[in-house]
Amino acid sequence: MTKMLMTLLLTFCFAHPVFAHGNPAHESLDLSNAWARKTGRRSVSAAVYFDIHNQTHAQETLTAVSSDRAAIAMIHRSFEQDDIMRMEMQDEVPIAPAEKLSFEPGSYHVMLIDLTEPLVEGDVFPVTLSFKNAGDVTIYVEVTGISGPQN
Ligand SMILES: [Cu+2]
Repeated sequence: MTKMLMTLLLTFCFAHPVFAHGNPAHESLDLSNAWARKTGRRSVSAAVYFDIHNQTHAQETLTAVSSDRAAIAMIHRSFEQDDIMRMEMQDEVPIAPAEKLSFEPGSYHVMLIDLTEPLVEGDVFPVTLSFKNAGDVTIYVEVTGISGPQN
């Protein structure tokens, strides 16, 4: 009987949902505003942006990314050095409890390399983010025009 209850509790823990647009009162990882610029016909790469809000009381860590729209997906961070914008691969990105972190132009982004096909404005495609605590979370990325999201 006790063992059965344990199993039920464990099942509940692992099945605990991560809401893409979570209720603020609910302890979760909130992922929102996922977008990417449309690409030219011959473009081989694209950057994906989104916001992460860690609504849990624990440190969270983004450890990996993947997408079936590209042969390679990796976490990048852009930074300026000697007046030149550079990009650097990140093994992981920590998100402190209650922290809001934006993946945005000039900073963190998911780099898609060797796109299977160009990104067309209006397209929506999934990208999977792997977190240490929350596990794999799929976000749906909206392809915008060249100037990005219009607020
Ligand atoms: Cu990049």
